[in-house]
Amino acid sequence: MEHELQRPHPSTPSAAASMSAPSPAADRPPQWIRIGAVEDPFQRAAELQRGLLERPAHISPKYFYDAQGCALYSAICELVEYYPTRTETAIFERHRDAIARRLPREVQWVDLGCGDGAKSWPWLTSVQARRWVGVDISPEWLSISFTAGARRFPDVEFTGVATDFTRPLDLHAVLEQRPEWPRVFFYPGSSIGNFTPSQALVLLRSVRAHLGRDGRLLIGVDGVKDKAVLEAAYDDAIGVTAAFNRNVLRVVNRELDADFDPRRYTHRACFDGRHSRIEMQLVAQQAHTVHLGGQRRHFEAGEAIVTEYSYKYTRESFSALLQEAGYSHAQHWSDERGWFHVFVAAP
Ligand code: AVJ
Repeated sequence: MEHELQRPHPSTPSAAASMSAPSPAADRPPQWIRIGAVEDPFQRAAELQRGLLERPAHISPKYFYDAQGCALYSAICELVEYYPTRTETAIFERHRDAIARRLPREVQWVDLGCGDGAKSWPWLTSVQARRWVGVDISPEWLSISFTAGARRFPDVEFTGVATDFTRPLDLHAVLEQRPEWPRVFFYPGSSIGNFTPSQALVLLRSVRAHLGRDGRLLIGVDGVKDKAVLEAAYDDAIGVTAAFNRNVLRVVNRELDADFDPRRYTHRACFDGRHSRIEMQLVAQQAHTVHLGGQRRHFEAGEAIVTEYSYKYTRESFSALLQEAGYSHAQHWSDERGWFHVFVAAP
């Protein structure tokens, strides 16, 4: 089930190729496709309602990223306390050539959760990418990254796939349009940390199933470290992360026709060493009742809504997860403090 989203490129007005009609390898028009339903608004509302009626109440972190949430997340990445983004960037910049030597050439570069795409661009040159496949839940982000990338790399074929990869990942049909180009899956930013280890295992296995023999996974994973450093990264002094967290209630109000008052909730971020995860919550300051679609939900004073887990791994614990997911070997890079881990894993 694919739908054309928009015509991508001014120079190729007829290039809106679909999965069922791959264009010949000789001309490589950018294409713009979408597989699966991005997400049915009714399904999203039902999922939100279900989670909020449970005890404890929870909201999936994928709901953070409306336009306001994306802007706040960009601001988080600039915070002094939020080290992951700049630490990963420093590892990439310092070790780019060594990392690239572990990757195939003339690849299809699959950017999972591409956002604005900026993290991919230097790699496209390093691996002489022939094709960029951006995967994101947000068609808005896809459109931004697609346009920026296609302008910058006129010889690379650009493909956008809007899909929710918290569901089973199936990019086989897209990638098999170009059977001659090996695949590199790029999953930076420690986004894998939003999954529980068993969910992460499912995703890692499904990526592996796309790699063939020569494909590789390039992934960034946040490390276990001092609790105070971790908690400051998720509870910054000027309250950007608190605003990011509270904003999800406005998303819920909009999508579920609910009436949360974000001012009644405080932001909390604690590191749970037993599970090796940051747990983000919104804590009700007073008892009150909220309307959620057709339902009502009472919240006690002090009751928490869980909005995000961010799992932290050691080099060893993530290597073990890769192994369990069936990867035969992996190279590893880190920063001087060992705060962030980058792996290239082979199937
Ligand atoms: C986008 C999942 C990598 O877990 O660090 C940042 C999201 N949440 N501050 C993370 C986030 C609060 C972020 N990831």
